[in-house]
Amino acid sequence: MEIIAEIRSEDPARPLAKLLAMPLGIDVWEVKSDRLVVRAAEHTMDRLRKMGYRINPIVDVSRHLEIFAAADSMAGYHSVATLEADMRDLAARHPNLAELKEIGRSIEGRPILALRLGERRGNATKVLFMGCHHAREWIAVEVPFLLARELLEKSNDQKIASWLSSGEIWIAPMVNPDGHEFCRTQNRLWRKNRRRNPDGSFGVDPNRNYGYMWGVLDVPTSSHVPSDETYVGPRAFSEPETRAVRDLVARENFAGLITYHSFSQLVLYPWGYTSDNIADPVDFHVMNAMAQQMCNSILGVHGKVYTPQKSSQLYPTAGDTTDWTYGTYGIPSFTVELRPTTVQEGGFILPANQIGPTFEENRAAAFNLIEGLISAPSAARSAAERAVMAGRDRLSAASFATGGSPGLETRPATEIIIDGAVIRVPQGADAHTIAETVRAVRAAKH
Ligand code: 0X9
Ligand code: ZN
Repeated sequence: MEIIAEIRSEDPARPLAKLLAMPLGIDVWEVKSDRLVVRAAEHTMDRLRKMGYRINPIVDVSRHLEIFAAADSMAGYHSVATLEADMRDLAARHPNLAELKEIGRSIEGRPILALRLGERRGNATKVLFMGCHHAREWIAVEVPFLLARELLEKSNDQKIASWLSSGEIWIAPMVNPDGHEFCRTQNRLWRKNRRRNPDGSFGVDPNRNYGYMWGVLDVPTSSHVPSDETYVGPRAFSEPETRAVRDLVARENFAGLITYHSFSQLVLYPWGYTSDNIADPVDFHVMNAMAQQMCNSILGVHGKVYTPQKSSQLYPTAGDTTDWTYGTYGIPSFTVELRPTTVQEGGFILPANQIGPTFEENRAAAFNLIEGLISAPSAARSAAERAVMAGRDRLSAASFATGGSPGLETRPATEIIIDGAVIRVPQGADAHTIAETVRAVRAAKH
């Protein structure tokens, strides 16, 4: 029998990090500084107990499914078929602004679909949103789909109209349709795609199969064992699902992207494969600032706390989407882990009544990213450049807002943290004002 349990360690000689470096075949659900939550067979939990870890069972997997995966909890979420119908319908109702594209086919031959939104075809600034690399993360289908619907249905809004006339927004809500279908009909906790592996097991983790530093780790969260939940595959881009994304990104020259996952309420940026910061300090500050700003926007909508951090701070992975898009193309790349934060709230099975609010808060963050990349593409970068030059490594986090979207989102004041002190700058301050504030604060301190 499989259970979901919390693992703690009081013994400094036996840190939790050590567990994340052992080949254990566990499915890691939550990672906090003082505890892990994992799904594993009872005999694996016994093994961990014998190694000296404290195991507190939370719930049997079967009971968890009874509580959260009842038939009515499906209502409100798309299947492969209803998503395709709804994407077709959106494109058909907005022929001047939307185009439905097949970007590739899955292992089982299902189309992987994307909506291209925008008036222009050609050299516009382009932003990409993707969902559902992982089959069981159904909310990660709904958020990008609802974003596409919103952008089309509210295309008369001044801000949206300007994005769609000067830019392009690409939205692929379901990168892993085979996995999603299998999850919906056979096994609600299925994660990977449906590749048949040579050892008879099924599935490669699409979010370990991208070609930047692919395969350099072999740990439970990024594994070379085919039956593991995080199997990296036999080689980079061995899977048609990741090849579809690879070819799209190679063709379209995106200025930045979000890939949606669940759960934990995080906004992650590279690297995942190493605990090092990315080498370019300006890129680091830009992504850190954008992640912070997105979390601020989210907080302002329903008060939910999402935390910005480096991917590796969650756990190490090699070959994830954003390491590849940043590592290969140098573009701002974010993994957003959606609601909830705990297993007790459903974990991967988010109650359908939270689709609406989860979308609303993430609409604010997505608009923030689009605005920064399409309307003010160089402001964040040049402000960060100046701030990095002024503060070098002491500037630990910064947020550079460049104007709001009235009526579309709640935008808290911009915060800059210098030497541990939080400085507030006026809402809507431009890059120059922010850089001046940074300089003045630093001059006063020294
Ligand atoms: O493990 C993943 O692929 C993502 N988490 S999930 O629970 N949705 O599976 C996180 C990917 C971000 N990269 C790293 N944490 N290194
Ligand atoms: Zn995921």
